[in-house]
Amino acid sequence: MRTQRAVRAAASTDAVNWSMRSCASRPRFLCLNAQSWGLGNGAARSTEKQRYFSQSRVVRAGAAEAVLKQAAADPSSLTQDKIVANLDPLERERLSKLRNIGIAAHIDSGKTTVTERVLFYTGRINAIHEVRGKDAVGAKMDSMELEREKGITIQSAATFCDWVKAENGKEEKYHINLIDTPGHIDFTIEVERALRVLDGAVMILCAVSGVQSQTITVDRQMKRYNIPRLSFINKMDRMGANPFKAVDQINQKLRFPAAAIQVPIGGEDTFQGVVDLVRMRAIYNDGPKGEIIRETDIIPDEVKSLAEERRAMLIETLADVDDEIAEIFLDERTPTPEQIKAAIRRATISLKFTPVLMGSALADKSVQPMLDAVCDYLPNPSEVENLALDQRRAEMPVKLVSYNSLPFVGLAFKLEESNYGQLTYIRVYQGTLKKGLNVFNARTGKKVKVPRIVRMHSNEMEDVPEIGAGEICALFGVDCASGDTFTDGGLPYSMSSMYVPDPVISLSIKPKDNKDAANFSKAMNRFQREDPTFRVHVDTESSETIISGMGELHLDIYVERMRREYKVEVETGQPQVAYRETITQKVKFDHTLKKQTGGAGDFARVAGYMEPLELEENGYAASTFKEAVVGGSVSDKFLFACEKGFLASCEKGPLIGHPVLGSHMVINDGATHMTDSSEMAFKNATQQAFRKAFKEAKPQVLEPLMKTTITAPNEFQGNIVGLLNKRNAIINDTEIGPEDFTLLADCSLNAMFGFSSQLRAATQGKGEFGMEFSHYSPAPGQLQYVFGPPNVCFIWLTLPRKELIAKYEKAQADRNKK
Ligand SMILES: Nc1nc2c(ncn2[C@@H]2O[C@H](COP(=O)(O)OP(=O)(O)OP(=O)(O)O)[C@@H](O)[C@H]2O)c(=O)[nH]1
Ligand SMILES: [Mg+2]
Repeated sequence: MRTQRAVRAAASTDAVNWSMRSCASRPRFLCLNAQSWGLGNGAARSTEKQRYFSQSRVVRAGAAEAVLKQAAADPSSLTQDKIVANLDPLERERLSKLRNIGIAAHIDSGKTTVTERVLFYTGRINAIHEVRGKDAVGAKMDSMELEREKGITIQSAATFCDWVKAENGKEEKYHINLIDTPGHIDFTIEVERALRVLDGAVMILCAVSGVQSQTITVDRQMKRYNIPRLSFINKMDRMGANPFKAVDQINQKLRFPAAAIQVPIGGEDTFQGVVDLVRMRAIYNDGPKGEIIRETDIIPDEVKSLAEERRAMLIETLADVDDEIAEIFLDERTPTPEQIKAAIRRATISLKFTPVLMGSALADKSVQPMLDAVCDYLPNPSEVENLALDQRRAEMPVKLVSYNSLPFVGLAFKLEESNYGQLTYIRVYQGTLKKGLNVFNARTGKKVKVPRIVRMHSNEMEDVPEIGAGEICALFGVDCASGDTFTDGGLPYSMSSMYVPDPVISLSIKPKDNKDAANFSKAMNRFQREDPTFRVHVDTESSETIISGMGELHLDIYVERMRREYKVEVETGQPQVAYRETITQKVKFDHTLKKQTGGAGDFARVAGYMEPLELEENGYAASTFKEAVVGGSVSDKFLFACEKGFLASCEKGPLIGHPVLGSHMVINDGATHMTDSSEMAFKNATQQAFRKAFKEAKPQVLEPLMKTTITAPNEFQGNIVGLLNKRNAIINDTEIGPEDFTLLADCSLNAMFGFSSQLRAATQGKGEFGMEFSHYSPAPGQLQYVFGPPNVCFIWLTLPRKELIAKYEKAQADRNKK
């Protein structure tokens, strides 16, 4: 479609000003693009349909197959360079112009606003609408009604666009698949799964606040998936904007070598544009929406020395991370712009460096140079190492090779229910995915035919017949779970899935009206399938449906979606913290289960000890079981039953019925009866021994501690510190900016319920806060009943029972009465 539109527009085109560049949506320039992309392979003439795959047919099968063999047999010796070298020239051309990128950052840093500009400048949308803009339309990527109302992104949204990059009078078209992710920590799974499948990212920072605590989270996620990144300092128009503070913070707080590759011309409300330090050219945005880029060699006098100084710093930083620049630097020579550019690209892709750009999306300034940088410095799919596990060879890692001609391997990274059935987002790592192809789900072994392939543009879609290696698309009619690997059945590969954090908060929920039960369970099923951090279970004792998630907002959103999308009004209980239980000292046990009730009896004896596990770097580890019985007094079959009993006990701890962490049980002795012993008897005996030993081992209730960040105007600092003190929070750091201050604290999740409304009241609605799970820590004394050593037990028993345990015991007693 787009190419045709371009060709039609050609007839009315007149002269082209080479010094100016405008967005691809403007027909005048599209005409130029269509005629002179000069890819040298006829790609400019190809139809949309052809673009997806026709180039991939070219044979070179022998070389490709040899690479595939090496990828399986000896992946470490197969370099990305070799993969690229053996690419079919047409495929190499296609891949070199393809970028899969994510936009990830702190909440409200402007990700969706930047993405809106990207879509406009690339011609995907015809008008810019702001997040919570006055026209009440809302940004394209925030398509959900709730997102538009609240002005935050809840679900990541995928889109694609073509960016025409002009350099030295030559234009080249790049195809960019882009995912805009949410910043709120409650929706962090959206960031995880986007980063799992993308090749590069743009990390956005606020020019005023710089690196915020959540930037650190996003940084960790990018490091987890080895994602090369650009940094874009947005909001350069805001009062107090200081991009170089943010650059220093990336270096120091994120410990990631970074240097500005631009400096601002003007700042705050006089921000006009940037100087590109690589080419030493000033770049301005003209036109009502900044769609025309004006570049000149004339650098304003007032920024000349800053530009020189920052260019020197860029070269120095590159010299630290790149050998070629290091050599030039040591010889006291000055690298050429081409050498600098190549070094930035090498260092960025090898995760040693992040180039820092700056601009203001809201003021329509300097977004296009960021797109140029995406093309220049972020890797194309063939340059990124992707591994799969070979199921037939004990999960040996194998390399995936982004050739269209090889057997298909793809990963389903996100599911969405739509009016047409399940929509499955897939990243194709190897081979070609075609409509009508039979694909195999590596987890279930099921074969399914692909009925429909689409490319997503936020909530709209475009049908395509096939998708080549390195691309992202969505499928209809393929039933699977998030994280499943698909192959064409020829390769026994599966890919590791993404990191899914555990929920920290839960609440009971039921429909107000019983007639809504069917819709209620439909909604629950859907939400659970779409979001691995949203869990639903029925409490066996209370028969209540319990939903668990990453925070209050996360659960609120689902309750609200249930009301809007499924017309189900629900009643919810008080939010409950996901507590854990543990022990703090070693105890021995020797327990015999003996029952004689006529007929065959029950007999099992288990002996050993329980002890606390050492704290790991991330806090309490999962509980473990070990059998160390010598002399065969208990058979393997029964010991297996003991382990089952232990695991069941750990699911519901004796103190308050929450899972048990950090406890190790060893069974080293026992006894069996000829006729009365059974697996069930050993399982029960272990559970009884566990309960007894657990209570003697000074158990503790653990509660989630949350890393909390609060930002508000400076005048409210006193109020907020007061609020936090009341909650026994530990304040770790305070940063005071020109207008706002940011406070970092560790708070117990339990103490933070209802905090948002109090913060609003204390700051006239101007304060914001975010929380992220940090680790488990012993709950404060008033919440838990600490079991004392046996000799002081009577004192403890006379004390009032502590809140949590008393509540749990009362609920148990009430239930038993019924
Ligand atoms: N002054 C100024 N404000 C901006 C700029 N870019 C975005 N904003 C504003 O910042 C707010 C948040 O913008 P969004 O684009 O929704 O931010 P986001 O990062 O997508 O937010 P989440 O997806 O909820 O994490 C909006 O009110 C924007 O208008 C900018 O360059 N300058
Ligand atoms: Mg957003």
